Amino acid sequence: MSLFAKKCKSLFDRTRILCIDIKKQKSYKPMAKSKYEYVRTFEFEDKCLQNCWIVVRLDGRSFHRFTDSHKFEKPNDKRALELMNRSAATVMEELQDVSLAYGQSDEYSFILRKDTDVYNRRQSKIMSAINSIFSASYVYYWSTYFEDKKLLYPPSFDARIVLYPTDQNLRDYLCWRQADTHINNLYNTAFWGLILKKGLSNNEAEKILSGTISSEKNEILFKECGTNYNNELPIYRKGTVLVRKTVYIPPSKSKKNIICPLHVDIIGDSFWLEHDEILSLKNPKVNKDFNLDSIFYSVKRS
Ligand SMILES: Nc1nc2c(ncn2[C@@H]2O[C@H](COP(=O)(O)OP(=O)(O)O)[C@@H](O)[C@H]2O)c(=O)[nH]1
Ligand SMILES: [Mg+2]
Repeated sequence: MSLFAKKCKSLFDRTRILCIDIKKQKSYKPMAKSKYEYVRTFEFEDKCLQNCWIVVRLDGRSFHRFTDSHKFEKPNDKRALELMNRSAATVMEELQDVSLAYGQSDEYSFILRKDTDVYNRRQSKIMSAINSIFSASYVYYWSTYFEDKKLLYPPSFDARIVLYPTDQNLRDYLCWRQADTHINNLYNTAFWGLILKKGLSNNEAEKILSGTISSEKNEILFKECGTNYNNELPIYRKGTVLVRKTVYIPPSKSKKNIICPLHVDIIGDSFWLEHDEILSLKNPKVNKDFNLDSIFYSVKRS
């Protein structure tokens, strides 16, 4: 064999060994997959459409029964609303891309930034994570707000996810929820006012209120129960909106991220102008006027 032929053979042999090795490795990898792996192909793509605001709304399951069993105050139990707020703040502590949350009665809506990439925008992951963090927190913080009341059975929440393509759609969604708070709370305050303060039966109260408009309910409340609806607590009238703020908390000189519960109008423009970072996707602004006496939740995992 000529020297050239020998060299060619040696090169050929080495290349072949290399090919066999690569083949070995390649043939080794698929071995890691089990024959059951195919079941993954049954999973479906549930990615939220890009550039859309993601809204997750939770609602207490059969809370009519739950609030009766636990003898919540009627029509509003402040401790229950604060427990809902605390649980929602925990969701915001855990998921930084939740930029705002709005709650009333037994429901809470969570707004995720439209550019969020959390869980690769998978609907089932986002919705189940939020529901699980919220529900677990509701039980975890129960005794903080209901010191003397035993939790009699596990409360639970259902969840839905809705996508809104424009800022106006998102604002209209929140207007809808806050208008609902107003309608329900005015009715409930008048209904329970007539029963608890005037001694009417449920049927009698229902009859008096049936077909009345807002101004008439206000008048009935004022004349029959001596209640000026405008003096009711803002947490009852407006619900709670949780927003992120950055503040300096003395004596620390470093900035701290906090979550503030506000009980304000979110239907008009002023809320959105004051908190313009929400729609413009900017970082929370430093709030120099922050009052340390106000209620806030610190963000532990920022
Ligand atoms: N007493 C009392 N009940 C409340 C309070 N917040 C919510 N609820 C109850 O929770 C219900 C929530 O409404 P909805 O979700 O439609 O009813 P569900 O299907 O039974 O959860 C209300 O109808 C009330 O019965 C509260 O602060 N006090
Ligand atoms: Mg409910």
